[in-house]
Amino acid sequence: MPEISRRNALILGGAGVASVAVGGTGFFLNQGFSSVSSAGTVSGSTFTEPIELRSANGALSVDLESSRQRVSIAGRDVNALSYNGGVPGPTLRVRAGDTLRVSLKNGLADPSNLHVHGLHVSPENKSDNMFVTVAAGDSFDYQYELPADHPPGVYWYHPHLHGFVAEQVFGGLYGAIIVEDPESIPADRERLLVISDISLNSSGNIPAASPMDEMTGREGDLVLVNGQLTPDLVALPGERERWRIINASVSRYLRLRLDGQQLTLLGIDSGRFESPQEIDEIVLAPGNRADLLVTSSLGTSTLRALSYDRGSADGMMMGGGNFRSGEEVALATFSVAGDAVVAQSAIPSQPAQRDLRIAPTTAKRELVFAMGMGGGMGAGMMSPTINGRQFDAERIDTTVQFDSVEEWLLTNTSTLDHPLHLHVWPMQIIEQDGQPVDSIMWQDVVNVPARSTTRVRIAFEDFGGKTVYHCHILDHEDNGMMGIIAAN
Ligand SMILES: [Cu+2]
Repeated sequence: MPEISRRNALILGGAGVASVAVGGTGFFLNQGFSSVSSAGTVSGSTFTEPIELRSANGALSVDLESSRQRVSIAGRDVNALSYNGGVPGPTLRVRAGDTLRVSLKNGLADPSNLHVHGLHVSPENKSDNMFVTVAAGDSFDYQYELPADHPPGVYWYHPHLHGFVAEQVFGGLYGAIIVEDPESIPADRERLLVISDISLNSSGNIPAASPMDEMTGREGDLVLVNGQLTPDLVALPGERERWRIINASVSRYLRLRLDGQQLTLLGIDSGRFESPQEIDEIVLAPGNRADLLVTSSLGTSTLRALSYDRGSADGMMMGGGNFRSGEEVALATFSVAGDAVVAQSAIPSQPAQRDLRIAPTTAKRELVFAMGMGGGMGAGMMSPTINGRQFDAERIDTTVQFDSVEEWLLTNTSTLDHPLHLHVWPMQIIEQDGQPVDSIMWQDVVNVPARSTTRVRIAFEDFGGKTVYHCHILDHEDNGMMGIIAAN
């Protein structure tokens, strides 16, 4: 009997066995419809999810070890980065008011650290502190105290050390954090879909990014759902599933559709709509998450990422750029068959959302995102900047008054979209391209389309201290599109 890897054990433990690896050579016994490509990747296996770790009695303690090792990605044995040997890493499931402790052991050859993306926690000390560096081989014990009123939803964790972020996330370092609802939303099942992209060469290694990749933001050739290629999900007609979707890509925007199925959006990031919205498609910029209900109808549907135009690199490089802005990709198959089930009860009403449009503001400021001439990216290339400057770890760019509300105009003068992520404090989007937004939208990654403006309001509350805002095209962040903010 050959040794069965953890991932295959998870497949075996799941509902319905699609494929079982026999030996280490990539030979598969297909009982479902999975197929093996000439590159050795496997599509159509039974959908699997990362292992889940849940808090108990108000606390969750987790050991996370990052390393470069052989892992299974797209059904192939490859050399990538991972937390605890899995891509994605373990899912951390907590509740508002919990204490989350993460002991990070950096088993990489480079320095790293950890960011809990979207969590409303302190940016200081051992919490979500962006100024911690964990050297290769070292460990650091993080401790996050979630406030008792922390918004429920889907969040995620990944490395955040300036200059290394894109490479480490692209390499496989990410995992989900779920903050449970105080009152559960009735569903027949819940699924986590961590969507990411990666490129692999014939020897199963991840190729280095080119200067052009860094300027436009690298996109991988393979788009993965929980490390798998087009996995197969199965449901009965009439079932309500809750999908937690994370865009963990370095640069790829996900314009998602699941035609033939009813989609009800509970919220984006930590923003939960008072009334869930019926939608046909949703766009997730890198870093965004969706909390989505899928009510299944008989038939087979494909979860697709449609092409999204995030701009062009024309004129940003000597000789111009040849930039691919994303072709349509099939992400998963959703097969609905069998006898219809009794419909779930109604979705409980969600709490009223705070609306900062009626709040007095203490300051207005503008952040200008540009691809300016700079020193960071080599001769003849343009460099990403905020207000004309590149990141400096010794400089505080923005000082705000603690316990105040500010209005920020986000201006993008470049020909590429830039998604702004502000740590700790979520942003309410109040205006897009000069048009007021009529619903209440809270997000922690806010896209600023090419040659456009977006206006947000932010309440700098609950936690003071020093943290960062940056473009979530992680190549742009690494190349300087990040600033330091202090709330005092
Ligand atoms: Cu950017």
